[in-house]
Amino acid sequence: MKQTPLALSGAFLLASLPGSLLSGEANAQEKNESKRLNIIHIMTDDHAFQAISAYGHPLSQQAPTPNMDRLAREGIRFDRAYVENSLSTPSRACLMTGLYSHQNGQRTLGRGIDTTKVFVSELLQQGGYQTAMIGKWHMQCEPKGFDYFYVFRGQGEYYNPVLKSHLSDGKYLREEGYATNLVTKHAIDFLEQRDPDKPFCLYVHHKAPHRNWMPDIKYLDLYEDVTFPLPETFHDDYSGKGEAAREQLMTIDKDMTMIYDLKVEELDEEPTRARHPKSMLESGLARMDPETRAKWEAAYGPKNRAFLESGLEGEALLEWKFQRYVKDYLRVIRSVDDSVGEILDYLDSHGLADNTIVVYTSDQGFYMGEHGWFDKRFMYEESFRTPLIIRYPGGQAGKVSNAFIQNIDFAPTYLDVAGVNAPEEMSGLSLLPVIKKGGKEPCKWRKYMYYHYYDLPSEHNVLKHDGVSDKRYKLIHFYGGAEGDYSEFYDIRKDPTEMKNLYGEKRYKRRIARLQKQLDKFRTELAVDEY
Ligand code: SGN
Ligand code: CA
Repeated sequence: MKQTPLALSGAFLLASLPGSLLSGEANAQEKNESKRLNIIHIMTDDHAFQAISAYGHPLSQQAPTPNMDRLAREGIRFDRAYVENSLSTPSRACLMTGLYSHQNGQRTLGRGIDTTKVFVSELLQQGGYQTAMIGKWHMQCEPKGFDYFYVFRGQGEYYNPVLKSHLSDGKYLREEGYATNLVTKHAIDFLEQRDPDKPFCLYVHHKAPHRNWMPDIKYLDLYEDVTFPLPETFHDDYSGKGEAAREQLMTIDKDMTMIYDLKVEELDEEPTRARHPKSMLESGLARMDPETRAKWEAAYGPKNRAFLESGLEGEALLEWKFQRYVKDYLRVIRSVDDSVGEILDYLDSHGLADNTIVVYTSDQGFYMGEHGWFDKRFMYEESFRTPLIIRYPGGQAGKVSNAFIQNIDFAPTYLDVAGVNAPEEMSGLSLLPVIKKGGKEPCKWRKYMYYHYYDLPSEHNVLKHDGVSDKRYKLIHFYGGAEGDYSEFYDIRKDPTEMKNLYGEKRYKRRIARLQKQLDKFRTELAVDEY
């Protein structure tokens, strides 16, 4: 299903035909340029909606995010925004191509992108937009379709990271500073130097709050006196779930490392079952200059020593880990929130707020202790969902939307904003009709959504699975496990924390069959080749 651009004149469409700007049209294009909206896509890495106070989750109430909340107050907060494959590179490939993972090739973290696929950045660029990519690129190919870029190496580093740019001749150069602040600086530098007569599309992609959650020096003690609430499913024993939930390696209890993740550098050997050498923490710390390193030690050293002396065990140790994890994560988020504030202030002070659409999202969701976990990957809500807030100039403010949205929708949306026709093969839908209705779904909108996770074998050992959701019910099919393929079925309204698998229950027979039919339909129509 494709939407046609709304409220865009034929002149826009003509003037923005990819590749071939006819000279006769040039004048019309110039005249209209000032009317085409700018786009800023701010995307974090692993940001749980539970950690944005506008979403109202108990965790965030003690660690508010005023600037993200401002965006929500001035725009639309989307509560049913999802990804197709809850992992970084695949999610970024969805973002750039508007295609599902098996269509764009990037199924797993490490391999796959089909570089013959056209990226939305290329189409926007050909359509007359100035395009920029700042921060975490994390695609298995070079940035393409960008006039301007400053990107991290791989996952990026928190302190004094290396970046390569459109000017650095393919070389990564070390920069002084904290990753989140550097991303903000480069984003603002781009805004400063762009051609003010042309519209722009700027991707601001933070490394934060990706593992191992290293906060900025100024926030090392933030929330120290707060005790964050444990999620209600923290002690899930997985008795209501199948093999995948039991066999995963992403528990705070056994898989979160004491040294690398929880920063107890006084330990020499990693005591958990995770195989992370101490050097993983040390290499991050070694990037710091001596003064910063000393401040780090002054903040963590005394707390670590007190912890080690206390000899915590069992439940008390587990709760200590949860608190350390969540505090560091939320400290890292605090810098992201500052960054959002700086960008919004820049737009205000430069007369750009009225012609720039601002999108805030993450590459996927994250577990903040739900089911005892960190990381993502599963089709359960915390990782399947992603935060999404959109401020549209002149659009309705302070709305909450339940529209069924997926990350393959960004590319067609931005093309729609630019008045550039989306390629026929793009699977996503333009969100403009939803935005223009204040967050309501137009009548012809998806009723079902397809999900597919492929990354096994891999670090957190989550079984491959695909599934379908209709917002209320969810059917997940796990495959390739030792115990054979199996399905799970959840009633999200009655069981929002997904503790009870209802697959095989008689009273759900018809509903399960309905979702199974839709899942089969997706597999056939999208030519899915494994499941
Ligand atoms: C790293 C992390 C994993 C994480 C993946 C994917 N391990 O490999 O915990 O799941 O990234 O994250 S680490 O020991 O290297 O930190 S993603 O955001 O890129 O998908
Ligand atoms: Ca991620």
